[in-house]
Amino acid sequence: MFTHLRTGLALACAGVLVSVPALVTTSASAVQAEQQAGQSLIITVAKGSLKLKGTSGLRAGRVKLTVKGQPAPVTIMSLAKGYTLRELSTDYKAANKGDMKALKRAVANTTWYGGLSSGSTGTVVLPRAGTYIAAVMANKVMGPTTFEVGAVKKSGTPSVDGTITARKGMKWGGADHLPTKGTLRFKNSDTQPHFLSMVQVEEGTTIDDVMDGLQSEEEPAWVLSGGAHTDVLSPGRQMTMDYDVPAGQYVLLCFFPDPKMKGMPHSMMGMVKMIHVM
Ligand SMILES: [Cu+2]
Repeated sequence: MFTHLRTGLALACAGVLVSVPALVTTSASAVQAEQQAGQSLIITVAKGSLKLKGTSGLRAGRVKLTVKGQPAPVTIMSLAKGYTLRELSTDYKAANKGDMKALKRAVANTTWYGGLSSGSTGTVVLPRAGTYIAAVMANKVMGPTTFEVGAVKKSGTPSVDGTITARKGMKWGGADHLPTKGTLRFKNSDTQPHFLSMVQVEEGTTIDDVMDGLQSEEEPAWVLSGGAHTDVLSPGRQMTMDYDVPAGQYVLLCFFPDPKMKGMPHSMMGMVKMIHVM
């Protein structure tokens, strides 16, 4: 997993997310209850395409998101006026090959509202009426699907079991402890896009171990199988993710590339924090 991340300059750690088993299980009744409570968007990942359910009559505001189907991370985004999906695809491809100008352009013209991997549920907030895009950001922009939402529909804030914040200056803040199962709020209070990758590590693993591991070609022995992963959030955005993971120690990581550092992933620049799940 770490090897993947190190070598790929992908905007999101798509390759990694694909290999992460779906750990989140939500009971059918819980899904039903939440769907009755608010707006719901269900995205099914198929080969090379996404199927969206719930877009008809969808309005801005908080939307319950369910991602199903083939393993992949689905992101929800919008593009600046005058910047097309075609331009994003071209820039994204170039960025993956190390073109930092293209990366800068893509970042400057895209707003990310978060997203989830297949098998997960949560909520995203679409701030205003307009056009949004669901896509899988892998080695290229895959299955991009455009949808429209109407004027904001007021909705309550979901109750959460903990909050993790990307703080100013590429630092993790928020909860040091989380329950093994619940709803997590992920907030980006920084000036750069971030995603949250919570990876289980052996008890006692240090930040130094992680920093060494990020530099290494091999997968460190202290990486365990538990984990939960959001997609990218632009500055000032927030989302929630339902999760269910084994108790233990976890490292918080973000591999979004920094164009000012030749695409170096944020965690290699020190955006690393240990928390405990119990
Ligand atoms: Cu980041």
